[in-house]
Amino acid sequence: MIRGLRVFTEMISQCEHDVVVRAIDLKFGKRRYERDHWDGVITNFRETEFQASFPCFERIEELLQSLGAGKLQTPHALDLAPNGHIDPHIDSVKFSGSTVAVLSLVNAATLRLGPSELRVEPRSLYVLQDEARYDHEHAILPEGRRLSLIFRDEVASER
Ligand SMILES: O=C(O)CCC(=O)C(=O)O
Repeated sequence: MIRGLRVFTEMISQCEHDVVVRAIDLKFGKRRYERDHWDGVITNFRETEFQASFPCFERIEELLQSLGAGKLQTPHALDLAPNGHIDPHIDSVKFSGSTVAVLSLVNAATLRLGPSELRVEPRSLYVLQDEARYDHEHAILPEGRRLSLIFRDEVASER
C-alpha cells in the first residue's frame, strides 16, 4: 500500500448517503454535464461547492483533523456522468493542502493511484496524504454515474 493512502469503508450509513445524495442532486438541479474541465483532466462532469451541516460531515472533518489535516475548504461535489472519467493527475499544490479526501457516492469506481488500483465503494472515504498525495497521480474510472464529495484542506498546511 502506498504511504499516505487510507480507506475507511462505510464512513457514512446508507441513510446518510441517501440524504447527502438527495441534497446534492437538488443543488445541481437540471444543470447539464460539461464536457471538459479547465484543468484538462475531468471529462463529462458537473461540479459545485457543497456546504452543509450534516453530522456525517462533522465526523469526516474530525477524522481528517485527527490525521493532521489543516482547516478544511468548502467541500466540492463532483458528479461524473456514466461516460465521464478523471485522468491521472496530482492535485495542484496551489489550490489544496496536504490532505485530499474523497467520499464516494451512488456507484463504485476504480481508483488508480500510481501503480495500484483499488475499488472505491459508495459510502467509503479515501484519504490521500504524504506520498499518496504528492508523489503518485490518481485517476478515476467510474462504473456508471458516480458522485463524490471532495474534502481538501487549505494550502497553508502544505508540507
Ligand atoms: O472523485 C474522486 O474520487 C477524485 C476527485 C479528484 O481526483 C479531484 O477532484 O482532483
